[in-house]
Amino acid sequence: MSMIVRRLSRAATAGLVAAAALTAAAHSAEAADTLGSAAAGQGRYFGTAVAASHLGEADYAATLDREFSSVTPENEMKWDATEPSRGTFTFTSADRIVDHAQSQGMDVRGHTLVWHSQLPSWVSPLGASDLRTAMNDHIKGLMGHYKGEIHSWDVVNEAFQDGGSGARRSSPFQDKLGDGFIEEAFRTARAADPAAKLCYNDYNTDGVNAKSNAVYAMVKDFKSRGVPIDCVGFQSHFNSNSPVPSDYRQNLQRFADLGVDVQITELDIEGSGSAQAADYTKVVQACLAVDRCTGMTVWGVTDKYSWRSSGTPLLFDGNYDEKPAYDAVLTALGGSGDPGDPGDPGDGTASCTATYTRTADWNSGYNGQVTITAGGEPISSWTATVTLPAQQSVSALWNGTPSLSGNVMTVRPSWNGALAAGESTGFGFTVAKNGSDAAPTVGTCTAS
Ligand code: 9MR
Repeated sequence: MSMIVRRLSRAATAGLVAAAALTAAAHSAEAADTLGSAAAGQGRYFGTAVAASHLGEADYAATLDREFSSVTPENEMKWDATEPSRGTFTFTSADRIVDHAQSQGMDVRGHTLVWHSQLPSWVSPLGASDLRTAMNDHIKGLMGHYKGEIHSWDVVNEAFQDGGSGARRSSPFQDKLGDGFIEEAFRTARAADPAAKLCYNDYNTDGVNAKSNAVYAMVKDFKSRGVPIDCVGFQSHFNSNSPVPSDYRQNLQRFADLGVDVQITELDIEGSGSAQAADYTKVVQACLAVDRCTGMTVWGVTDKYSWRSSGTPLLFDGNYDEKPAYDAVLTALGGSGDPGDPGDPGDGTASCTATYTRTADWNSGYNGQVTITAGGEPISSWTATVTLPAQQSVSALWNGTPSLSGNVMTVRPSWNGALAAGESTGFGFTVAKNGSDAAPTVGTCTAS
C-alpha cells in the first residue's frame, strides 16, 4: 500500500528536491543577516517547527521564509495525523508544509514515526504481533511517501523515562514488544528511505544525567552491533525548572564521539530580555563547538503560537518583532543584525507583546491571565485589548484598569505600567461563561 500512496501523491519528488537544493545554495550566498544564512556560514541549518494552519498568515510565512533554512512539522507528521485509521494514510497537512518548505529551498525534518503520544486509538489495543506489523507498516507508509525529501527523521521519540532510573518508558511498544522495538524501528526506517538520517529524539537528555546516560548506552550498543542510527536529537525545552545545563556542550560532544551527528531539535527557552538572550547564546555556542552538531531547530516561529506561549520562549514576539534573544542567536552564529528593527535593543521604539492563558476553569466560569512583556526598550505604559465571545462577561479584573465597550475590554496598567526592556507583568480577570467556553482573543499590545 505504501507503494501506491507514494506514486500517487508525490510523483514530482526528484525535480522538487533538485530545485530546493539550488535555492538553498542561493540563500547561503547572501549576506549573513538572517538566522538561516548565518547558520549556513557555519555549515549548519537553522530550523523551526511549523504548523500548517498558520502558513496562510502573511507575517508568519514572511518571517519563516526570510529567517529559516529547515522546518519540522509540529504535529502534522505524527501518527494520529497521518494514519488515523489503520492502513489509511492522510498527508494533506504534512504535504502543505513540505511543499512550502521545498518552494523556499528549506530542508525538512520528519517528526516523528514511533512515539507513545498522539497515537490514534486503534494502536494501543493491538496484540504484540499485530502491533509490530502496524509499527513497521506505519514507518514504511510515511517514509515511503516522503522518500528522498526528508533530511532527518525522528524515528523513535521519548522512549526513556524521566527521573533517575534510566529505564525505558512504559508505552504500547515497550510493554508489548520490549526493548527491541527501537532497534526494529530503525532497521525498518533504513530500508524505507536509505538517504534519510535516522535520529533518536528525547527531552531532559540535554545534560549528563541518568536519562542521557541510558540513551548514550543504547546508541553505543547500536553502533557496536551495526544497528542503523545516524543522529541523536536533543529537544532542549528549557525554563527555570530545567535550565540550560552547564555540561550541555560536553554531553553533545560525548554522543558525537560515538560516531553520530547531534542536532538541537525543539529549542525553546522561557523568559525574556537579556537573561533569555544569554541562555540562547549558550545553546548556539555549544552546538557550534561540536563539529557533529549539524543544526538547530527552535520549536516555533513566534511566541504567540508556542506550546508554552505564556513563557514567551521563542525568538520573535507575538508581533513578529525580533527579541533580544534573536539578536543574541544571530550574533552567536556570526551574523550581523540590524539594530534599527523595532523591538531591537537601542532602537528607541517602545514595544510590547501580550499573551493569554487560562489559569483556572470551572463549569460556569474561568480565570484568564494576560502577560505583558516589554520589547527591547524600557516602556512607561502599555495598552492591551481582550475581546470576549458574545455571551461571556467579566466579573472581576486585577492588576489592570479596564474600560469596556461592548465585548471589547481595553486594559491599561494600574500600578504596573513601567517595565524594563524584556520585563513582564500581567493582569488577571474572571469571566462568567454564560454557556460559551470559547477563549477570548487578545489584540496587539501597544506601548509608550
Ligand atoms: O508543540 C506540540 C504541541 O502543539 C502538541 O499539542 C503537543 C502534543 O503532544 O506536542 C508538541 O510537540 C512536542 C513534540 O512533538 C515532542 N516533544 C515535546 C514537544 C512539546 O510538547
